Amino acid sequence: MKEIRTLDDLAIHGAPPAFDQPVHVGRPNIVSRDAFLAHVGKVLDNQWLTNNGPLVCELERRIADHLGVKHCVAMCNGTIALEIAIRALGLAGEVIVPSWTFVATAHALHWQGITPVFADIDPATHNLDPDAVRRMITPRTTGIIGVHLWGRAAPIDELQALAEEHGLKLMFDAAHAFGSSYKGQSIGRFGACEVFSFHATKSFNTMEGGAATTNDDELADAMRLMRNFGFKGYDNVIHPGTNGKMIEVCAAMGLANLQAIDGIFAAGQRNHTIYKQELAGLPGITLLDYDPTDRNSHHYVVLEVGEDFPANRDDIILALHAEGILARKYFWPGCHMMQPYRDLFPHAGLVLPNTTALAPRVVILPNSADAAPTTGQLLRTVAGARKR
Ligand code: T4K
Repeated sequence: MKEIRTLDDLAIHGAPPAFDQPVHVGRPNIVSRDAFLAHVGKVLDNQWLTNNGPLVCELERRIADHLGVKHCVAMCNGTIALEIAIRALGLAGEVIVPSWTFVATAHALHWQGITPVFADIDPATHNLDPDAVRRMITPRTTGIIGVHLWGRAAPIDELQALAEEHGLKLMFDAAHAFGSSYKGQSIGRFGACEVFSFHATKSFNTMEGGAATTNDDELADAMRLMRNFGFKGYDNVIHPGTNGKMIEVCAAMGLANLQAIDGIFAAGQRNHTIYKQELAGLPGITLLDYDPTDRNSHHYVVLEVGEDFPANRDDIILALHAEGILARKYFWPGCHMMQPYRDLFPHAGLVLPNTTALAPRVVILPNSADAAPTTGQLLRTVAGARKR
């Protein structure tokens, strides 16, 4: 492994990179090739490739059991699952969301003619600040979508109380939070429903995929109808719908990965600890910590670059990329600065001071033990050299 001790050792200054092959942020977990291929064999034997097949049904049952929730409705991806959940819940008018999230949270509303209203976050957790949400409620508001960003639970109790006080629907974008918990209970059971992404880049992946989970029988029925064009049995369409179905090969990946889920989370937790050790004591560098009293999906390694650090976030990312560490700027610059929201709400930033301050400071690092020592050495070298 390359050692970085002086600025001359940096690839950005012409030295050989630490990694010949890029180390990615979202490298998929593919835990058992044999288990996956065995499940795929069943798919071929069954001659049943999609449309609520046996593997999808089994995956739904297993996920519901794993999370302790009544219904799991598997879908083709997290974005469609969000859209279907939003429609099944009857959200309309304005819905309050964070700007500090992946743009799919906002797009799922806008795509359906609903206005996403961006509320600010708590800079300590990166999650919605309930007071900021309260300030954004208007007579047109019908709901709140909390996001469990980086797998850390949103302030669920406070958002629930606010929703009840104002007669609003509450659901969660739990795309990052499969395996996380809130006050000891698995994410997946809160609000009217919660929506997971099982995209290739998530801790638990089905290649592409997602699911909405709920304890509400009627809501689950509506979502099941909506994901299959509104069909109830042959020739009988009783609901408007779309095509949100998960295919059997994706469920095969899910079943294989679910068997090994504890190992996936343990590896993520281990990597986080290694980063913590490697980055300890660096001035202006903060590794976002997780609530130690709850479980976290441990997928994202989130670093904040403060003003005390002698290089800015973008320079750090350039130096890491030169080493082959493909760190990302998720979710810079915030949804409110992305189109169409930037044009629709040109002054949204005025009520988002924490989001605006945080967005240029965040680096997402690969969840990989290999990348941690190089990242630590690089930052230490930059900090030391600039100090002299
Ligand atoms: N809500 C939230 C809060 C979300 O974060 C997301 C998705 C959603 C909703 C919507 O869920 P989905 O509809 O996606 O199920 C990626 C993912 O595509 C997206 O799922 C994820 N969030 C978002 C945070 O990240 P990109 O545009 O950054 O992906 P991309 O292609 O740059 O890949 C990320 C890294 O992973 C790259 O460095 C390469 C690596 N990679 C990627 C794939 C697909 C691999 O090594 N192998 C692979 O197969 O959005």
